[in-house]
Amino acid sequence: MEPFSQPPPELGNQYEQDRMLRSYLARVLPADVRGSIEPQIREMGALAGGPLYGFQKADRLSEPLLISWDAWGGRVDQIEITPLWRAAEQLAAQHGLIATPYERAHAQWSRVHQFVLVYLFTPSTDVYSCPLAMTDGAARTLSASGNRELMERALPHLTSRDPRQFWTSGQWMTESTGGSDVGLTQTRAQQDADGRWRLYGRKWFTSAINSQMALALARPEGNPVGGKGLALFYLETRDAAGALNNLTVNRLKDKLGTRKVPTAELTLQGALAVPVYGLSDGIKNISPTLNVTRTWNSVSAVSYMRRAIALARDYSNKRIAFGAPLAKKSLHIDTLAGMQAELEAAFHLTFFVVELLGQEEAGMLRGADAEVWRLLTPIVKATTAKQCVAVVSEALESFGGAGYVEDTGLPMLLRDSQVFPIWEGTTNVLSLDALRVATGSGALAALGKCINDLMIDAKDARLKAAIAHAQRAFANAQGWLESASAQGADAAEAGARRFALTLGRTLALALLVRHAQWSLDVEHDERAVAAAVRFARHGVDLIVEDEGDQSRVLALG
Ligand code: MFK
Repeated sequence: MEPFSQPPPELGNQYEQDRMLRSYLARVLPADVRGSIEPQIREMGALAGGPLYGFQKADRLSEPLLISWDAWGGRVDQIEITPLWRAAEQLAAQHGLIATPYERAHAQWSRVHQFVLVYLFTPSTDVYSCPLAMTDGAARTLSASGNRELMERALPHLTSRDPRQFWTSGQWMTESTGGSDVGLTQTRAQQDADGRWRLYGRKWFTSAINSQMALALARPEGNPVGGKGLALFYLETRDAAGALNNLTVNRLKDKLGTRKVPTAELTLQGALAVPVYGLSDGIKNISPTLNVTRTWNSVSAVSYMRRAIALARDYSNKRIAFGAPLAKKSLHIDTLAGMQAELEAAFHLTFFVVELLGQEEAGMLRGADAEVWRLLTPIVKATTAKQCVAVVSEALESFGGAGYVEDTGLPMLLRDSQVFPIWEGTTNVLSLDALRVATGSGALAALGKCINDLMIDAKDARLKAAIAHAQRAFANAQGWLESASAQGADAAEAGARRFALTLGRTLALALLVRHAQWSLDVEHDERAVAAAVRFARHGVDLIVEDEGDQSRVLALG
């Protein structure tokens, strides 16, 4: 008898096979915009599920290499990126992954256009989305800065479609004093005798010097401690002759995942830099970058969920156990359905923020609407990152032992997913950010109205319970904020994560309800209803009464 050999999971065109994506685009995009971008999206779907996915599997063991010295003892600090990353860099430029929202060919829809491409590209390129996110963030920050000289110097490169002209940008904020409390930054900025600014210090987690430029925070001498005393600087990593800009790469990080990302520790020894705007308020001034990269994080998290589920679904048709394919087993079906409901919630939540970002850039967001966008960006990042780790872990389990074996390529999905809740602000830091915005603005009331408006046309009887669930959860979150704020800062802080995630999951449910009714009416498709009903059952309301005293006891172990 031939030994048994299991057919592996496979992928097809990742646009054509994604019913959720196609249905979303059919609802939101005007017909002319959709007609214009669909060929490009289809091409990216074919690439992502075909040659690029094959390349990714073949490149699985490659990792970036830091070459500190040349053969003759010269310090070179070259980073060799992996073959897949070299290809990804070219493709990213050619497909306009950064250029698209700056060209604005489709007005406020340009961000949807861009991020659909990113959603398809990301899971086949081993976190090349990291340098791209930084690049997009830098382009937005420089565009907002009004600094003509820097804009004219860098923007044409950052937004180029020509791989020979294309630059990526690093973001050098994190120091060993803290990735979250950036105000502790120790890097100093000093003016030399020629009036040029030079940076001195050690950056602890950077996307390395293979980017041509970076945005960095440093404290001009004499400035006060804390975030306000920092300034935002622009610097180029090498001079015209290719020599490093007075910095050394100490080592690459040995990380759990994102192994292809050459995350480096740097020492700045007088690196020449230019203030972007002003000599203070660096955190505030880099915040356009934060809001863009957090959106990239959400899109990437959703894309990883979708990839893990696509593989699990294909496998469920190929794997025979206990007399039938897994796809015919009711418990396996139930497990896949649970993952799909979380994915659809995360997808609609993420693309809602993408739409708001596009509207903001098109000058369409005013007053409370702009505050809703500001409130939602950290909430959506936090919510989707948590969903991603849970869903990808579940997807791996659905392969049994194969999901735990490296050369299936599956474990890497989980290791890479674990970064989403960590970088660009941990869940707790983002929850505190959301709490501050919700407390100090009209954003929460505006979000409540938005949630109600989203569900107003939903009339299908099966959606009634989901609607009531979302309304109750929002009211509960709003009520909690009032009473916790009255009890003091500690009480509010302790519940901030439950508050932020409740808002994220509640909005996701409202978005699912809206899409479900549309899909029933227009596509005569019941699957979005099933997603809404199932997601509501998973629970959206995480608010609990104050547990401060109990938590203090419990945390002691
Ligand atoms: C897959 C692709 C994903 C991307 C790849 C990522 C690779 C990343 C490698 C990394 O670099 S990860 C490190 C990323 N680090 C962070 O995201 C920092 C996390 N910490 C925070 O976000 C803290 O909340 C923060 C540092 C901002 C807190 O510092 P402070 O000193 O307490 O600042 P504060 O007082 O909250 O804010 C200062 C000003 O900025 C305020 O304005 P005002 O001065 O007018 O009051 C804030 O309103 C404003 N601000 C802060 N965050 C903002 C913002 N404005 C708009 N949007 C925001 N997000």
